[in-house]
Amino acid sequence: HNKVVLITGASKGIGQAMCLLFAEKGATVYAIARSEELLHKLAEKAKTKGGNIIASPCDVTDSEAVQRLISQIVREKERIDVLINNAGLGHFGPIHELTETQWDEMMNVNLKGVFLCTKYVVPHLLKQQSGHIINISSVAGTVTFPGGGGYCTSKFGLMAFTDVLTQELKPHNIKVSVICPGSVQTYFGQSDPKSYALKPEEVAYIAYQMAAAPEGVIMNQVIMRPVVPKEYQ
Ligand code: NJP
Repeated sequence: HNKVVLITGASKGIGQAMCLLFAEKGATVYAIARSEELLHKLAEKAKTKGGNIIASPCDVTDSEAVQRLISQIVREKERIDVLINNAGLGHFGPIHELTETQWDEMMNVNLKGVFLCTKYVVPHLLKQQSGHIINISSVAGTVTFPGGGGYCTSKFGLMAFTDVLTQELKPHNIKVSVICPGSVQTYFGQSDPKSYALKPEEVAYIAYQMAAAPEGVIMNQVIMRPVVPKEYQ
């Protein structure tokens, strides 16, 4: 309630669902992504339900833009309670068939974007000696598979990043968590998700539970998969 929450990758999928849920629960949500129009639509949607989503167009790989946005938020609200690093993407295929552009895009958004948002938010959390960073990784950050050469590498990297961050921030009363979902029904990747794949709202539910956990509790990691109906097993 009343928390200032920053969510990246907010224009679609899991990010959008998290924005709506956190806003419904009374948070002030800064919705961060590049598609300005989609963010404004999202803010309008929340408004009709009495929620407060602030459209915050920003490319998370653009260092200056990230710094500018975070300074502006701190000027406006004087605090940041939760950062959810969710922006991410995947290209799949044998390593020798991945293009350099695909590789760079995954490393830039899935890793550098998380680094930049974290780097510029943490000093404010340290000042407050409170806060929570939640990273959206993947089951692909816990097990590898053929075709995941770039994506798994980026998400395994994100797991290492999360681990280090957890240790660095623990003495300062700042929580760090990571969610590793299996397949989710979003615009992500090649799509054609199975009908039983996780819903973005289900991932949002877990993120909210993490953020709303009692003061003395850190939910470090949740690996979540859909229940697979018998006929598909
Ligand atoms: O993907 P999608 P999901 N700067 O494509 C934004 C992980 N995950 O919700 O900038 C700022 O619907 C983009 O916005 P825009 C996955 O790895 C997924 O499924 O306007 N934002 C959009 O809002 C990722 O980390 C599955 O184009 C940037 C959002 O990111 C997270 O879940 C399974 C950006 C992507 O929305 C959310 O993915 C799994 C940038 N430079 C993990 N580039 C799954 N769906 O199956 C992109 O295990 N965005």
